[in-house]
Amino acid sequence: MTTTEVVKLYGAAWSVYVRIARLALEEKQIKYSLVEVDVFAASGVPKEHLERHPFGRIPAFEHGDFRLYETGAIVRYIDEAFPGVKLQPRDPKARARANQIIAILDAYAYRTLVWDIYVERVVSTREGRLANEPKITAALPRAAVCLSELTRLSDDQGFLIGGEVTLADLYAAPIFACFMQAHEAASLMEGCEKLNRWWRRFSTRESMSRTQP
Ligand SMILES: N[C@@H](CCC(=O)N[C@@H](CS)C(=O)NCC(=O)O)C(=O)O
Repeated sequence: MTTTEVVKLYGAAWSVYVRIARLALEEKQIKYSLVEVDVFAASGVPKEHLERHPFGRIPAFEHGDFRLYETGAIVRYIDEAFPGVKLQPRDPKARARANQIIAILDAYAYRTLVWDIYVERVVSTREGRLANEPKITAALPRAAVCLSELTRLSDDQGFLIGGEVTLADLYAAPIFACFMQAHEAASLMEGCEKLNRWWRRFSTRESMSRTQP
């Protein structure tokens, strides 16, 4: 396999999932270009993007003539096809925990912490509309479960799992970068000491500043 082919990521810097893929590329120190795609354009998802990603989401990824979409597949390919630090623990139990955290973030935390809380509390103000308060209120119990489970599952050895960066950190960090801007985060994060420590450390990481939207 050649690793010298051009790497392209199609998407937008504001996107949580695009940032997850960019963090993987940054941590592996892979050169790539980010090709801007506006999936919320008034005219709809651009036709050429639907050829890359028939579900109209971002990111989409290219390595030479190899094309891929779905962030989970993209970041695991990046980790396995390129040299550099390994972003997936070798130990089966640590790897399973990292994958469990990723699945929780994907299935529950992304929608609750980003769309229901961050978009309604922070983005709504930026867009000059009123927050949907019932939506935020309804999301709080689910958010609390997400945070307490992430806290419980983290082994607190410097990263979410273990003493090296893993895909679990790369999935969590872009979600937290949004969620922590909502004032609800302060009370929800009370008692989540492991998670607070992790965020204080991880948010200052170089890959995080290099992918700042
Ligand atoms: N399952 C997809 C989710 C990607 C995703 O939802 N991306 C968002 C941006 S963060 C998106 O494309 N939203 C456009 C839409 O919902 O129409 C993945 O893992 O890549």
